[in-house]
Amino acid sequence: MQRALQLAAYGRGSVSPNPMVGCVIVYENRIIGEGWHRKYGGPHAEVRAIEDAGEKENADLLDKSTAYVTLEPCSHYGKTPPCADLLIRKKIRKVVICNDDPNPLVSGSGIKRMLEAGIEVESGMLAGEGEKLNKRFFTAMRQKRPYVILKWAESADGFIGHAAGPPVQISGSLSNMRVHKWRTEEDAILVGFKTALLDNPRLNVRNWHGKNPVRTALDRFLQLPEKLNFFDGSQPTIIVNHLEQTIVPTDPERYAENPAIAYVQVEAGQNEIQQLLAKLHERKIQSVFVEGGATVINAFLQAGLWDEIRKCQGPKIIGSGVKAPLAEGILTDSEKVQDDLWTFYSRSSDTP
Ligand code: AOF
Ligand code: ZN
Repeated sequence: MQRALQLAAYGRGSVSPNPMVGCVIVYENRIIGEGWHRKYGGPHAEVRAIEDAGEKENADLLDKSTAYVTLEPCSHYGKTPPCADLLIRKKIRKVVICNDDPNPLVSGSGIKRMLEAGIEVESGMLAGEGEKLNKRFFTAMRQKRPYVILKWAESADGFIGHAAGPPVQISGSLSNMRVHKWRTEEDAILVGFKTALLDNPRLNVRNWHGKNPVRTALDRFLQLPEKLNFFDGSQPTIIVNHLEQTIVPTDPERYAENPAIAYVQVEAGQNEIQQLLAKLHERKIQSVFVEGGATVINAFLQAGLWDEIRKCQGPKIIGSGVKAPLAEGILTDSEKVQDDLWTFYSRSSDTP
């Protein structure tokens, strides 16, 4: 199962909104086939592992073998046919599962179908590891909202920047690289109005290899100017706002044909963050990396709608400016991990 989890993780950044899944087929303590779900819409892990066993000319051993799968084999026709049926057809002797699939389309019916076909099934092996691996998928399935990671960099004296003027460089180039790697792992990045306006961020992946997330900005009254990098059409972009269709924005040009930009409405009020997450969930966004500024991060903290904090504290003293969000006291020390300039706070005691 450890090997299956390791294989599953190769799907990181390529399979969302599907979970990362790995599968290992074992005959008499020897791996005769292995595979993982490589790409959204592509073959599932079990299909790959069975194919692999076939290629190794071990197909005739399947009825005497055990399949270790990190997620309950599916029982539905989605982009691919049910994996449970494939395992039954191949007469696999035993199936060992790490996590049950919370997807309502599966949710126990994969296991049931295999049991009815006479396959021995065991579930829950290394379940904690699997929960961590697919924390985004499980959060989206169970809580109907994306997994939320709050990230910021603060100075040694607790400021994230000056009150006005260009952004202050707090973290070094190595930290920067890390942040770009993290961007490849999440479905969306989100920033507030002021950050989008004053920092003019590109919010894409430059210092690492991987896919660009959907960039999202809160622009309640559609006041962000068109010249910002945000509107360059280079990657999918969501503008969250309060305006009804009937109100004409100051800059109607922006509504002109740009398939990369989607305008999403939320109502003004207490539960704006909740509404925003619900809208992202509708768009199958399973995780959001909140990159600032302090107002937005504080709003997530106050709403209690977050799963992880990644805080970088640099050696620089700024003296005054925008106070960093306060992470201390939110979680106990046992849920906190220190690594170089970074502190990770996690409700699932996980470290990136
Ligand atoms: C498996 N093995 O490797 C994966 C599973 O649209 P589809 O057909 O790709 O189905 C996606 C759903 O199937 C996904 O939401 C999850 O419930 C399950 N993923 N199941 O047996 C796999 N990736
Ligand atoms: Zn499947």
